[in-house]
Amino acid sequence: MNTDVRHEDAVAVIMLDNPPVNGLGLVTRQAVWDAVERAEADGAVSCIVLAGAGKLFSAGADIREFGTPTAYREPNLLSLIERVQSCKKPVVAALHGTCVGGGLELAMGCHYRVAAPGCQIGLPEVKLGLLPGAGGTQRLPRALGVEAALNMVVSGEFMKSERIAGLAGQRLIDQMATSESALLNEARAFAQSVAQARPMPRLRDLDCQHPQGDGFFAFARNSVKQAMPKYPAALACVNAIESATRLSFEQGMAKEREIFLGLMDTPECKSLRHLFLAERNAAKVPGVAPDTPERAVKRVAVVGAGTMGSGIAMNFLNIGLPVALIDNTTEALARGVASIQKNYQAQVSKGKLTEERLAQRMGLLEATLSLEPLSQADLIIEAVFEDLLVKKEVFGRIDAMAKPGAILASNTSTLDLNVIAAATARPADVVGLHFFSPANVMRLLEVVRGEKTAPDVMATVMKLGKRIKKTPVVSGVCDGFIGNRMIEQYIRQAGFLLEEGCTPRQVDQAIEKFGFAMGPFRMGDLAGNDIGWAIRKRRYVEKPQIRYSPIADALCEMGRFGQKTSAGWYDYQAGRREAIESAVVGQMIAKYRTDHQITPRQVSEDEIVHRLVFALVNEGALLLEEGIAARAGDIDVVYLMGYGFPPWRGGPMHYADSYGLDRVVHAMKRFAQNPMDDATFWQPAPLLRQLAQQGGSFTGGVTP
Ligand code: T1G
Repeated sequence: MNTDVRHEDAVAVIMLDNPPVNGLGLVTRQAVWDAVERAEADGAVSCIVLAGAGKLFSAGADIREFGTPTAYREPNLLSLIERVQSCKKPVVAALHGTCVGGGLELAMGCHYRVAAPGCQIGLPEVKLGLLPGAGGTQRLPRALGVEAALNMVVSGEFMKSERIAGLAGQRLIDQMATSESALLNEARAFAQSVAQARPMPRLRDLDCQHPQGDGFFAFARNSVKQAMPKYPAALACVNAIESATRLSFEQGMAKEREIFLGLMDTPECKSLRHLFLAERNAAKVPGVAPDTPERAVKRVAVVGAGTMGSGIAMNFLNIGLPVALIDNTTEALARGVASIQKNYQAQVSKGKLTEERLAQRMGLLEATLSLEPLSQADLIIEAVFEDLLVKKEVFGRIDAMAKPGAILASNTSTLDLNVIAAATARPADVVGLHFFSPANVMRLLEVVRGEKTAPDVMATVMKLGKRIKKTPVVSGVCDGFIGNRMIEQYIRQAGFLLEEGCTPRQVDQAIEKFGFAMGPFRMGDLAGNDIGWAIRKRRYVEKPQIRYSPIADALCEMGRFGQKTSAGWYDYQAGRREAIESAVVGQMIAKYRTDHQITPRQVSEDEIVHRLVFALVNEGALLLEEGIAARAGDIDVVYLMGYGFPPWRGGPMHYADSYGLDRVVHAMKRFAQNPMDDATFWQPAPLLRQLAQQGGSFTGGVTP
């Protein structure tokens, strides 16, 4: 564990061994340090190979150490890299699988690098709100050239080893191994071949210039400012790499360090680190062991060829699974197939898909009126009309046809999965797979766990969700699950804000300035205001005590459903998506206020934002209390992936933590005093109140 050292033929092999990704945490850093010291002192050793155990070389620094003193405890990564570089015997890094972040920085401190084909190489720190902080911004431009290095560091994207090896003049990779399996032996042979070569090459000694430095970096800075205005790390990367062309190596390293330490404490970095771990933690299902055997899924059937069903089908066609798309009319099937074909054709037009792959995927699609495929499918996904009676009837028929062990999934977005499961004789095989529209695009997948859903069914669909490139998040059964239940309170607040004095544009602009991709009214016009109308009509019957602003109903009664009717909260010109402020809607709102003796008031942007966001937070706290959401991080991932919450703010629950839960509760008390608002709703959820009183946080629990 942590390292393993073997000596053969005067070659000492130091193996990074810290599963799952050979993260360079303190224990591993110390172990590598000690191994280098021993090998350097061992007269029987003439050269050293540094390699990674398992599937990769190293994923870099241990992100879980960040924000703790351990991250900087000696030997920190900088010191370790300096130690490797100053070793009196050549150190050859053997790279395979993934060599990124601090792992690549460590490899660049070695004297040579031998890479296996297919090894993913990169410096993704910018995606964590950081920059490479262990020499990456100073060595990579020297190894790859300034422009290639800048692109890699600012984008955070990985490049394959063979592509890097093909770059003119590159010094990052000294030799490509013939295969991953041959890597270690070939790296050992390479090490022996250079064992006596002196002076040993050091990337830091290479020159680093750009012929048109001023112009190039000015252009780079402008591009980054425009592309990522909310991410200070991207601009910092440009500045650090420019330092490599202007300063000595030592000065450049000092500059990099200064910038790195500054970024580590930014709210953006804390948010992005939180989301990195939250997205991975969301994959862990409480009560389901990570090694739970999965059921084989080789054939999929989708019942319902509408917009959702055809989009869902594409996800499985994309990973090469045959899909039977079932509906009860040829017209519906034709529309579904045409929609899939059109979506793929659009990808071909953008160069994202070849004609051959399109044909291959369409060849896996069977559109049929017959229920016969239900008896062959390993996974059956129902995507029919959102009505409980209809779904129960469909599940009864699926249950009668499906083979033993098949997984029966509903795409329901709000209905009670336990009731649907009870319509079958196999409730343990029933699960909710709530895709978000467009189902072939949106990454969020709410996996709804019924009371009786079997652990292996959960394990299977969570892994399958990742295979179809979704971010699966587990939700318990409640109306709206996680995302829609929270968004309903957010939209209620938006309606109240209109009554009190805001225009749709004011509300949208305030929350879009906060960072949301789209405000509630533009979102309603995009999704269709009639969807919310149908839900409210249901609510008026089910929960008459909950008040909604009737303005949204008045809008729908005018037939203003949004873009699809060229009129919603905003006006739209034919064929254009631009939201134009609507005089008709303005008059309708003004009339409502007059009819209800409401004197409109100026509402601050801060109040707009915090009534919308803290409505999410309070409902999120209730979801945690009820066990519908397992973690606050899960809720943040839902809002990031499904509702356009700004990543640099980390999600609603993380944002509340960073704002201070005591301040959140204080703001809610103010909102509760507003006679136009809902004082009952603004009673802080008990969990929120408790954490606020104890100085705790959603994502960190109660601070000790
Ligand atoms: N630190 C800690 N844990 C990590 C980790 C890391 N760097 N990378 C992955 N993990 C955990 C992850 O949380 C999950 O844990 C498990 O490993 C599998 O991850 C000074 C400052 C390498 C491409 O940004 O991109 O070096 O859920 O599901 O899909 O300049 O992990 O199993 O408990 O993602 O096969 C820079 C981040 C760090 C790379 C593999 N490095 N990692 O993908 O597995 S900062 C990164 C990845 C740094 C220096 C700077 C991917 C991967 P669990 P996974 P995967």
